[in-house]
Amino acid sequence: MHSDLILENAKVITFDENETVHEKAYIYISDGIISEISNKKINISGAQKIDAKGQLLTPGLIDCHTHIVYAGNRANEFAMRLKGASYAEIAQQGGGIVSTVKATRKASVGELTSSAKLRAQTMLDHGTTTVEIKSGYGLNLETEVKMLRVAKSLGKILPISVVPTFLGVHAVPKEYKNNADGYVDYIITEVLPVIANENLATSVDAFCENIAFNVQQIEKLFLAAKKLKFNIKLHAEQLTDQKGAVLAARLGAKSVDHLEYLNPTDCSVLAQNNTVAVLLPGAFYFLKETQLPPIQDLKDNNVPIAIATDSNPGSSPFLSLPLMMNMACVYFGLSIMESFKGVTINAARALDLNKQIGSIELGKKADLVLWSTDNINDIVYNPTFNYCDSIIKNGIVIT
Ligand code: DI6
Ligand code: FE
Repeated sequence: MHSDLILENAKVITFDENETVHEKAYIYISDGIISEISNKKINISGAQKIDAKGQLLTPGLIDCHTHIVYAGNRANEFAMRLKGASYAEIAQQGGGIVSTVKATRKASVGELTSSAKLRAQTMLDHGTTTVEIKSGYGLNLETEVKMLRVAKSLGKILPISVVPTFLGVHAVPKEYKNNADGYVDYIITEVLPVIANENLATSVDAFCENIAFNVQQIEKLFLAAKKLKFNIKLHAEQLTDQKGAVLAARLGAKSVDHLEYLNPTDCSVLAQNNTVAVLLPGAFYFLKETQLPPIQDLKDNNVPIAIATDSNPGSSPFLSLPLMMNMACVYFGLSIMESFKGVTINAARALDLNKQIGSIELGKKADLVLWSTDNINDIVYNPTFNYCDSIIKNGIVIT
């Protein structure tokens, strides 16, 4: 047997179908792929060896919903909200998404890249080995393309995989004031084909909300996206129940995200369509939301639950998945194992990458985190202590 890297004596939580735990395992990696998992040591010469000393090894974490490419700073809006202004009110006053759009349109590729690189590096430092990154702060061809190019480039300059998503239908730009229909048509006819031709994104996302786009507009966008072979996903039911999640699931969405206002009776539609529920506890916390997503109904219907940072300048500036796991447990009542599944195998499902990543199994990519504890509870219990010890990306030890 050939192997380039062997992780010896690790406590392994696989997050495979049977949720197998190995108290003492040897993981063999060849050409970036997990080639053997054994409870005994197999002698192979020439391979790099790491003694895990009984510490915990998990799949690399997957952040399946982020907006980390942007310019500007919205800390002032946080201060306004502390004085009582709502997220929707700030958006109506020219703040919110539109203010980030202004700054992002002005920013150079170099500026956008350096700020996003720092965010992605921080994510990596906390165990994230795959990050989905959305556009959506350009709202015109030029800047949407610029954002997606920057997002993709991060995967070349850092040891992190980037999954780019086109979120052109995020907010109505000033050029289309009071003409959301016209804007959606512009995106469908002028922008989407370019994103497809230049292979700049694998999925199309949108914001379905009373302060954003309605279900008719979303349906039109998604039908066009599906024709061009994009995966689809949706920001749905974050502030009100618009029935966006049901529409998206019926059209085959891989995930629907946020879901605080999802009607419990709609959970079965997600289940029937294998749509993942992506919960974003950072935004729930930061916006002081009190309406909880219908967690028990999602579980009763066996809807896979993923957790992500939603990292963005307005509603969740956070970069750490362990922090999100902690919030998912405290606010949403998930168990520690459920929260971990939410940032590994279920996040992989949300990105349609569960054949490649998300669990420690033969044939999967060797994206792994070795933690400086043998107790999984530690990582979620205190996210301000960084338990992330070593990261293995594509079979290469990077820290
Ligand atoms: N929902 C969100 O939480 C982010 N986008 C969205 O549609 C917030 C984006 C922002 O405030 O900049
Ligand atoms: Fe978001």
